[in-house]
This record gives sequence, structure tokens and C-alpha cells, in this order.
Amino acid sequence: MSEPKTYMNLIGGEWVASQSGQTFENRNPADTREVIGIFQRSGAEDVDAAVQAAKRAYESWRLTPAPKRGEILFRAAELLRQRKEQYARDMTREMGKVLQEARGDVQEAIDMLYFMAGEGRRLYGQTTPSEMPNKFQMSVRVPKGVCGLITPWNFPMAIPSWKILPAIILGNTVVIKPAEDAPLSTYNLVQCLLDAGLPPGVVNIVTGYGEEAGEPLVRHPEVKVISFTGSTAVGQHITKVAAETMKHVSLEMGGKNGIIVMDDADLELAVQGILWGAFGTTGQRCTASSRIIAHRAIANELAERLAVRAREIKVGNGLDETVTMGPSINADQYNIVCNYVAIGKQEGARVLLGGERLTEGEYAHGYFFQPTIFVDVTPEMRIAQEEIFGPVTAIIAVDSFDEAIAVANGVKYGLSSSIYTRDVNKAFRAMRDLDTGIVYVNAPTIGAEIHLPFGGTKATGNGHREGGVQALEVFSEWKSIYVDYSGYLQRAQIDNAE
Ligand code: UN1
Repeated sequence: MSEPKTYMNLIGGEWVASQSGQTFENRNPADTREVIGIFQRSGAEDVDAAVQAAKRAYESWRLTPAPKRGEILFRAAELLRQRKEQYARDMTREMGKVLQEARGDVQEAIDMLYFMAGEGRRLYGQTTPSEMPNKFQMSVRVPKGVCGLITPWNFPMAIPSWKILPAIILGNTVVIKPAEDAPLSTYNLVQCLLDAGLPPGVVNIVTGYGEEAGEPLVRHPEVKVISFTGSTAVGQHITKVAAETMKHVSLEMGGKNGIIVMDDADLELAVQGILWGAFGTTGQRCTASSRIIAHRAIANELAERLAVRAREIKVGNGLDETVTMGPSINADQYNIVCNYVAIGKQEGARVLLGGERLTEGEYAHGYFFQPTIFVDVTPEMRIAQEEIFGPVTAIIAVDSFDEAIAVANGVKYGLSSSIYTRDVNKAFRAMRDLDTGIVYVNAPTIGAEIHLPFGGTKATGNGHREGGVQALEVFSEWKSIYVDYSGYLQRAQIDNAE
């Protein structure tokens, strides 16, 4: 294997080492002998330098016409399309998702580039009539300044794109700290922006660990927005710390997403959806289908058919095109999965399929686990309540539609949910009553498209949305402007009163 490349922080357009000189390794979770790259282990002083660079760049970037900013994004989208295959391979090596899914992750960033590029010619505000004569009024979006972005490893290019692109199309500048497990994909995305002509300092990258590099970003007084995707515990901590400097905080956190399968459902379609939703990305999606809420009349048949198909999943290194499921991301996550399987057994659930680590032969150097299906699960069990973030799903039998909805909603999270039914009335009731930010009908809980709002209720978020034009809310303020052209003083609520 060739010598791994060392990646520097990107600060004000310069590639610079961490001030401490410390670095860390990014290893392949499918084969931990392979080092993907050496990255800077940054601290508060590196974060501060990046924030200062972003602040300087903000002065001219905010005044660059938004359609011009959009043109850079269009060019970056074209570049990313050309580099898609290479970057997908990099992604599979750094975080383990299979190649087809890595291509999808890059595609999601391409989609977001085009979408936000177009937004450069919209960024619509409102005009509205005044209650006074000869007075004009409008609302316009204004950028907020330097935005701090903290991104996870599971969608290592898509999620950075969800945050960087709405921020910069509005005229903000950013400092991004990508997850230490998969930073390379952020570099690849940002390289396209640089090659497309993005001015220095508009996007800055500082790599490192949460406590050492993320925390100073959240504390920095010059950072106006924090956008974070990760665990609920860290999100709560960020909210508290960021309150001290009155930051605008957008949080995207956990999920415990359920697929309801009614007794009138197309079972073959449901099986296909569950396989994709539960085991795609090795279950490492916030949107993963980790609960299957099945009507008792079909629950056993569904479980059996699912087990037959899940047995066909080929686990391995995602660079092999025949492999359909990769490893867990790291040792910690791997242990969490193992622990939850043990907990599920202790709670009295039955392992219908899987439940074991894969450690022999080609699996010896990676974090591989069998696709795992639990049956005889009851809604209050921990495996039915807590986010596992691994290839584990739990089948819960219910007796009615109303019970299915209650079970689906009976968790602390509210990201995504789904129902398989052929009954249009049930489908519409589910759309209304499922308490999640995303609802699917006859499709699994994963697969959101970038131009609709993405996010969840309850412990999943704090009311913000990524994706769609809604993402713009996170990174802008509204300014209301009143222009009185009457030539005399008009007092609102007084001079025009009854
Ligand atoms: C995530 O799991 O954090 O809807 C993001 C989906 C993907 C994004 C998932 N488009 O599953």
C-alpha cells in the first residue's frame, strides 16, 4: 500500500497544519490495516484562525451578487459529476458504505449543488401592501455571518452539502468540522467548490475531535450559527453552550423509525422496502428502518419472507460490486451493535436471523456484523426504543391500525416513518397522525430527496429543517423594510386608526 496522504486544514484559502502539529489517522472500517489519510488534529487556536478567515471573507462574499454565487455552485456541480466515481470510491474506503450507495451520497451533493445554485436567482422575500398610503414594504433575507458546521460520518458528502450550500448561497461564510471517521469526503466536495472559483475563506475546514475542535467552534463568539448532525446528547450539550453567545442552532439528531405493514399490504413490496430501509448503509442512517410494526395477521409471514431475503445479503468490503452491506464505522459503533443484540436477547426478544459478529477470513480486519432480525419484540423493549445505528431491525406485532400508529409514535424520536397499505383511507390517516418530520407511503423510511425539508419532531430536532428552501431559514435573518414616500410623518396604528 502506498504512503497515506496528509491532509491539511483549509483556512483562508491556505492549506495549513494544526498549530499543535498533531494529526490523526482515518482508517478503512472494512480493513483497518488501510490508512485512508492523515488529518490534522485541531484545537481552539486552529478553530479561531479559521473563524477569523471566514469573518474576513464574509465582508466581500456577502456583497457578491447571489446569482454569481450560484454560478460557482453550478460549476462545482459539473465538476462533482465528473469526479463522482473517484469520490464514491474514496467514500467507500473511508466509511464502508457499498459503492452503489456511495455514488448515491455523492449524487445527493450534486443535487444539492444544483438546487442551491438555482436558489441564487430566487432567495425570495415578500412585498406586501401597507396600511398607509404612499408607503412600500418588503422583507428580505440577509446572511448571518460565520456559520459553524459539525457533520457526521454516515453521509460524509451529502450532509456537508446540506449545510455548506444553503449557508454560502445566502452570503454566509463557514467553518466546517467533519467527523473524524470520514473527513475525506468533505475535502472532495470542497475541492470542487474551490476549483469552480470559490473565493478563499468562504469555506474553511478544520478537522479533529468533537471535544477539541467542535467545542471551540460552538463556543466562539464570532460564530453566529451552529448546524449540527449527530447524537441527541451532543445536540443538547451544544444548545446549552451556544446559548451563552446567543447562537442560532440547528440540530438534526437521532431516529427510531418504524415501518407499519398492514394486513392488506403488498408483502413483497414491503419486504423489499424493509431490506433496503433496515440494512442499507448497514443501518447507519438516522432514517434507518429499525422497527417493523406488523399487523399480527401477516407478521409471521412477513418475518419469514424477510429472513429468507436478508440471508441473501452479501456482507463485505463495499468496493466489491457484488457486496450489498458493508461494515460498521468503528469499534465503538460495532460494540454498541453487539451490546444491543445482547440486550434484546435478555429482554426476551428472539433472534430470527443473524445476531453475530463476522470475524473470520475476509472479515478479520473489519467491523462486520450479520444482518439481524428480532421477532417477539414488544414496544417498550430497549431495542424497540433506542437508536442502534447498525444492521438490526425489530418486528413488533400489533392488532390494529390504531395500535400501529400508537406504537410508531411511542418513541422519543420523530424523524421518519412509513406505512405499507393498499387502503387509501388508512394511508391518509397515517400521513396525518404519524408524528414524524417525514412520512412514506409504500416506501421505506429512508430515501429523502434534497428539495423537501428534512428533519424531525421530538428528540430528533429543535424545529429546524435541512433541505428544501426551509434550509435557508437556518442560515439567514429576515429584515423587514418600510419605505414611506408620502413626504410626511405617517404613524402606524395611530394616523390610520378608526
Ligand atoms: C441520515 O441518515 O443522516 O433519506 C441522512 C435518506 C438519505 C439521507 C439520510 N437521503 O435516507
